[in-house]
Amino acid sequence: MRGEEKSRKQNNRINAFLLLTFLILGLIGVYYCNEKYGGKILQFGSAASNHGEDVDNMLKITIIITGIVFVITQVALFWFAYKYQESDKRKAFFYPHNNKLEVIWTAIPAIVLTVMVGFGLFYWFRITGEAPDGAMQVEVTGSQFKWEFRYPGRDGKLGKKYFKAINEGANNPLGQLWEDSTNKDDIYSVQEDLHLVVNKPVKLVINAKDVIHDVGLTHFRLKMDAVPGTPTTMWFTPTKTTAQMKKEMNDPEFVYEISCDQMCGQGHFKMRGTIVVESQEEFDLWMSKQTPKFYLAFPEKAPGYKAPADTLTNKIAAAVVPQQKQ
Ligand SMILES: [Cu+2]
Repeated sequence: MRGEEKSRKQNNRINAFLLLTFLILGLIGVYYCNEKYGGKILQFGSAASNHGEDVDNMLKITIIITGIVFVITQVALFWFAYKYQESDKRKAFFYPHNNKLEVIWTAIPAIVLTVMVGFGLFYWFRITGEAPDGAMQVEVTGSQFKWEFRYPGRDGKLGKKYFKAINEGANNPLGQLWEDSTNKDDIYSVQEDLHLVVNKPVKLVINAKDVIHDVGLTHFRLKMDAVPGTPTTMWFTPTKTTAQMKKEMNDPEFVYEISCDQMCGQGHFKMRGTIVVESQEEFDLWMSKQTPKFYLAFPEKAPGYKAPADTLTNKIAAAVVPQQKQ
């Protein structure tokens, strides 16, 4: 039993020293990681949508506040453990409770966190709420493993659809109900560029055909789950054209991307779509070149349709095409 107190005191000193070392090495580590990875958090240039700027600011403020609190609390914790280690020169002061202190350190974090969560909720409700008047609408459908886009066409309305009407072979991959006349001018594209107009709000109506996917729009700082059976929506205003971003990022290859942000299966990585943000004129020009899916499903109903003449070439074509389909 002899020497027990001495070794306890020695252990205490070692522990106190180790706590201080841990504090210093820990803070150096935090600084180092920040230097090394800080620039990679948002390496996608500045936000390219109206909401994106708010989201970036919110993130910045959150990191600053939590960063300051982190440093103060960690330094206090480990420094006090070192400074007030056991000593023969002083006696511990018994101080078990103080209501005023309890209230202060409960109320201040509660208020700060409520304000931060409040901002998040405010932005969330705005992003998922009603789009401004005059917003364009695009339907985005995720399936294993691709994105499909549908534009409402000239009438501005997306036609009705029903999952049992889905028939890839009959040119109806989304299950559009052709008896609904608003379907007849709807434009469909798959995996190709999603075309958006700069400074024009767009509302995305998001669907999924099989499992849960997620529309991830990194450059616009937005994402939204694509859930089978339950359409989700979000709206935003792109603020920079693809050409502007190419210049800003100093990257002639730059494209806006739409990624799938849910692990949705083996081909998850393939769900990369691209987005073109362009002027209204460019968009109109692109749109004028598109053929509504209805006319692809029923070519004989397209304006200016001519029944193929009974020539030898057409007979060969008619014989060959169905085979190629398989
Ligand atoms: Cu997916």
